[in-house]
Amino acid sequence: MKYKDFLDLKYEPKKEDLICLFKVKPARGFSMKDAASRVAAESSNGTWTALKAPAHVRTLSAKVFDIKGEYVKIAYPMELFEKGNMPQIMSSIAGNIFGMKAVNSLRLVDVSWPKSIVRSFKGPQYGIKGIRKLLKIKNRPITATVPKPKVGFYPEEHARHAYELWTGGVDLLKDDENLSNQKFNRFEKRLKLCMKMRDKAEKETGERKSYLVNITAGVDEMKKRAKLAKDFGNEYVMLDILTVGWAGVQTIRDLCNELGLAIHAHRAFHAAFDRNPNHGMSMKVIAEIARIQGVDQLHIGGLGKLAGARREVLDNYIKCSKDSNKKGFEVLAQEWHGIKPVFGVCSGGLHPGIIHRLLKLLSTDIVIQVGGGVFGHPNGVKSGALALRQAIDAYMQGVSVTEYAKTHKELAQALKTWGHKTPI
Ligand code: CAP
Ligand code: MG
Repeated sequence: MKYKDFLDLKYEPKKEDLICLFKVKPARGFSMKDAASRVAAESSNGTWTALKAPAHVRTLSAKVFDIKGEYVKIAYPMELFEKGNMPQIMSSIAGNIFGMKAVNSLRLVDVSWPKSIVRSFKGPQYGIKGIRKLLKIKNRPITATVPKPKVGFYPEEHARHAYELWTGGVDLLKDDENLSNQKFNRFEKRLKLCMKMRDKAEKETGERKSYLVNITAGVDEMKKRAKLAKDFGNEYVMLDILTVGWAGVQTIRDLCNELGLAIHAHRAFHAAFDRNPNHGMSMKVIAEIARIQGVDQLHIGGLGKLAGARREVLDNYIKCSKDSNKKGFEVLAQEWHGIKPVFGVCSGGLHPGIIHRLLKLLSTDIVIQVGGGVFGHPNGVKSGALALRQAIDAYMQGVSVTEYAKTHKELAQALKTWGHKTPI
């Protein structure tokens, strides 16, 4: 087996092949074919030197079958992978290859997942329809808020803020990505107090309220915290899926099936490898993995303070929320074979003056997460929550926020404070 055995531009991928679209910049002295063959070899069963191998081993070799400019398509035989094992799949198609000297840069731009792999995972337990049913919210966007400053409050303060934002109209209280069980805010105490406030707020508002409680920790500890969330009557857990890793996601997804808990997936750490347009792995692929493994809500970008262009946010939204997608620029076609759609979560520097842009670009089938845009309201948290709901009500009624603010003072105050500017 030599590198050239991993290149066959006449190869017609089988229906059950897994296809990767890579963006490849060969290192000096390497042609595109050299670099692409090495990527295919290293991500399947080749190596730097010629090897003797029986025929049955060769059947597992990946094949470069299409090269257009910087874009290379590689087909992987299904048998290379262990069904239901995302860590192994990613160690193959997104493992050693990023460090190969034969490439100056390499980006895994998209993946087309075959039915047998997609169906070997649970997929979302609730998905968009199930979450809407859970929260009794028919068609408007779901709202979430994180107490800000992001960490530091005591449990009592956290719960008081939770009550204010829930009674102001926000649907979901969300822990920040770096809040877990610190000394100043123990997990169990925070959960217990917030769930008490949740029941109180539900009674007063007549609306469903819930808590995206962050269970991110070691796997055994996450299991304990998920069970506590269930014991205290919560409907969700929140996971930082990239810092807990694919194995952690899979373990908690299995447990949440037993407990009937929805999973909110934060993507902190993603920009370490998805921001550079020439190297790493796109957020589309993270979104596909998260959907296949079975989160119910996933951060996809919000055109706010964090990097992520419109095209990228839209592609992430489509990969999460649609039953299939056609191929496009840096996008492979994908059928989801009944795997439920996932709620895209938009956040990052959002406030009532700019959320209509996201609703217009995507749809109302999103979760809008606003932290500073609620907690920074001049009139306090409850007014911040009211202003957020007023901005959404305006959009649902087809009225501009400027117009709506004439009869809604909290929104007027928010617009006076932040206007329609996107913070950076
Ligand atoms: C937003 C946020 C979110 C990031 C996540 C934060 O707070 O809570 O974690 O926006 O980004 O910690 O910054 P603000 P993304 O509303 O105060 O900006 O959703 O792009 O993964
Ligand atoms: Mg955050």
